[in-house]
Amino acid sequence: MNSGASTFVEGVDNAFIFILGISFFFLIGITLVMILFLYRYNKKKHPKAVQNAGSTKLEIIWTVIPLALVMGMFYYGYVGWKPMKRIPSEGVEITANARMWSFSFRYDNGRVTDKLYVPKDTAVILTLNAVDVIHSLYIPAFRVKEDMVPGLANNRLWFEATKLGSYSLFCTEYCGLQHSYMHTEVVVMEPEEFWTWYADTTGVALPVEEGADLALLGRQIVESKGCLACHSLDGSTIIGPTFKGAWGSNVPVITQGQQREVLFDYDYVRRSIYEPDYDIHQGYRPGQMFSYEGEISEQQIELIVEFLKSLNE
Ligand code: HEC
Ligand SMILES: [Cu+2]
Repeated sequence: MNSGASTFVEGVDNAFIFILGISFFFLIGITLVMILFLYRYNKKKHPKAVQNAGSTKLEIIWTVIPLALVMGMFYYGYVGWKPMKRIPSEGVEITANARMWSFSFRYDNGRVTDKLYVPKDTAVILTLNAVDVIHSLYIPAFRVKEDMVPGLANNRLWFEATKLGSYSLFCTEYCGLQHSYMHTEVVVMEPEEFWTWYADTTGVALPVEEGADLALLGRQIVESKGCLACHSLDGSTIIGPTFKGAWGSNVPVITQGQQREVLFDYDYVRRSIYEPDYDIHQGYRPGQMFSYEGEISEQQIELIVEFLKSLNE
C-alpha cells in the first residue's frame, strides 16, 4: 500500500486494521473452539446431552463485549472519516469533470488537463461534476472516493497529498460499456514546481511547433478525450458513427425533425463537438454524446479536423 500518500491514510488504515484484526481474532478463535468442542463433546466422551437454560452472566458477557467491539470500530471509523468532511476554507480549487468515459480537470486559470496535477502538502479541493451519468472519483492511494452525480451542485472532495509521485485515479461506479477506460493519474508535485506549471499558460494553448505532425496531435486529443470509446477508426459502429472515411462525405442527418444532408467539414465537426444534438446522424440516437464546450478548445478542434482528414489518405 502507498503508506502515507495523503493525510487521510492513517485514519482510514487504522479503522481497516482494527476491523481486520478483530475479524481474524474471531475467525481463528471460533475455529479453534469448534475443533475443541468436536473433540470434547463427541459421543464417546460425552454420551448424554445436557440442556443449559438461562445464564444472566453469559448474556451480559455476550452483549457487552460485542458492544465494546463495534463501538471501537465506530470510533476508528468516525475519527478517520471526520476530517474528510471538514473541507478547509483555503486550498487549490480544481473542477473535476466526468463523462462517458473520461475525466478532465479544469483549473482556475483556464487550464484543462486529463491528468490531475496537484501540489504536495497543500489542501486540494475538487468540485465534482458529471455530464451524463453517475461516476465516482476514486484515488486509492489517498483513501478518497466520492460519487459524481449529474446536476448535484457543490459536490466537493478534498485531500492533502504528502508524497511526490503519480497515483492511479479512476471511476469506481459502473457507468457503461467502457467504464474500465475511465482511469488516469494524479501527479503530486513540489509546490514551486506546481505553481510554475500552473502559471505556464502556454499549456492553455497547445504549443504547436512548426512542421509538427498536426494529424498526430489531433489523434492524441481524440485518444485522450475518450472519443474512440464511441467512434471507431476502422469502419465499425460502436456507439457513434465511425470516423473512417467520414471527412468530406455527405452525412444524412436529422436537424430539428427535418431530414437533410450535410457535408462532413470543419463546421460540421465543430458543431458536432460543441452541440452534438443539433444534427443527429440518421440511425443514431441523440443524447449519447455530450457537449465538449469548455473542455475542447477551438485550437484543439483544428487539430482534430487534421486528424479526421488524415484518415482519408
Ligand atoms: C458516449 C459516446 C460518444 C463519445 C465519447 C463521443 N461521441 Fe461523438 N457521437 C456520438 C454519437 C452517438 C453520435 C451520433 C449522433 C449525433 O449525430 O449526435 C456522435 C457524432 C459525432 C460526430 C458527427 C459524426 C457523423 O458522422 O455524423 C462527430 C464529428 C463526433 N461525434 C466527434 C466526436 C469527438 C471529436 C469526440 C471526442 C472529443 C466524440 N465525438 C466523443 C457518441 C459519442
Ligand atoms: Cu465512470
